[in-house]
Amino acid sequence: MAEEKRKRILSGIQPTGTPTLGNYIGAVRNWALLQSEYDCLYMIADLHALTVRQVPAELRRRTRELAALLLAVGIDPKNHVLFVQSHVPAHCELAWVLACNTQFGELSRMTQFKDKSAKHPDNVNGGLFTYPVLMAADILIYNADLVPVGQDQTQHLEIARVIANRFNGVYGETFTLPEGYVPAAGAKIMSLSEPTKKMSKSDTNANSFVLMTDDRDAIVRKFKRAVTDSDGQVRFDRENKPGVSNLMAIYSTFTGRTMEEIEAEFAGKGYGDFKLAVAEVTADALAPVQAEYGRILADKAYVDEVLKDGAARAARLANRTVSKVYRKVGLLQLDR
Ligand code: ATP
Ligand code: LTN
Repeated sequence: MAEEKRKRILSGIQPTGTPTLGNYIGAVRNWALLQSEYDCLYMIADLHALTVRQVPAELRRRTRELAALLLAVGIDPKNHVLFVQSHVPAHCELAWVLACNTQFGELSRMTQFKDKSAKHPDNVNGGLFTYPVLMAADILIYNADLVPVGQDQTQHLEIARVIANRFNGVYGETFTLPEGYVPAAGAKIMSLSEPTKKMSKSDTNANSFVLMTDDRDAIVRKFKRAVTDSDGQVRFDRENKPGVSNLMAIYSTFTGRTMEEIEAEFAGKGYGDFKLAVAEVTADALAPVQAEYGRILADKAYVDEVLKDGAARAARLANRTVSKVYRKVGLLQLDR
């Protein structure tokens, strides 16, 4: 049967901690949903994680746990590809060539670099600075059409397009220009304790995030404590009511209801009822994922087999691109 060629997706997540509700709503939930329409490659970005100091044994453990969690979310490793970044060395090979085609000034403007340098002033390393080049390599090496990410990654996606476009101009058509896929409602889930800041798995305040592995009691407790305001009305207004608006975005994601419908549903009710409802739909959504996670993580051999197979399949695609790029830029390649 002649089928039209499906578009390709690539995305990544760092094994820097247990994924939060922000990672779930902004990214990995969509990764699972997009599998029915696209050919997908999903990657655990362990090399990117090294830009911040990691405890080696923990990084190793988290990498495997993250793989199990992605499988639990519904990533299908037979019809799509799940792999670990460092298992495909071609990403680093392409990153070097791209770094030589990226300007210092362009990298200096990246807000994540500025944020993370401010957060870790004792370790402003070269990897943190060239982070977006490696990310561009991750995407361009597979000629991905679409990249599902949260809002915080859109600047990195834009620089990937700039790099690809420049390379194509200098060396001839080589890379596909990738598009972002940023969800409408949950592109930026905010911290529960400081709702003007992004919810982040590396936050030191455990009440600021809900983890994908949190049980129902923890979820209820964290939402009950979530910072709101004194106005007492469930109304969507990001600027003046960031806490309530954030909870509404979460509720909307899991119920499919619009902001108007949510406002109507909780008209005349207090924040207590609303927070409990948000906690319930969140716990209901995460419960099946958590059950699967426990089951899959118990079978280490299966997880490792999936990653081995994923790396081999990704490497075949990636090596082809590197070969082509090396030829285009004039690196001598000998017949094999
Ligand atoms: P770290 O705290 O280590 O910086 P992180 O929580 O930001 O990590 P990443 O691994 O960098 O997580 O991101 C994985 C994906 O999740 C990316 O697509 C990112 O845009 C998305 N994401 C992260 N945090 C949020 C959030 N609060 N809301 C929506 N999407 C998010
Ligand atoms: N920088 C991303 C993780 C990441 C990524 C990618 C996302 C690494 N390589 C390629 C999309 C495409 C982050 O979430 N911080």
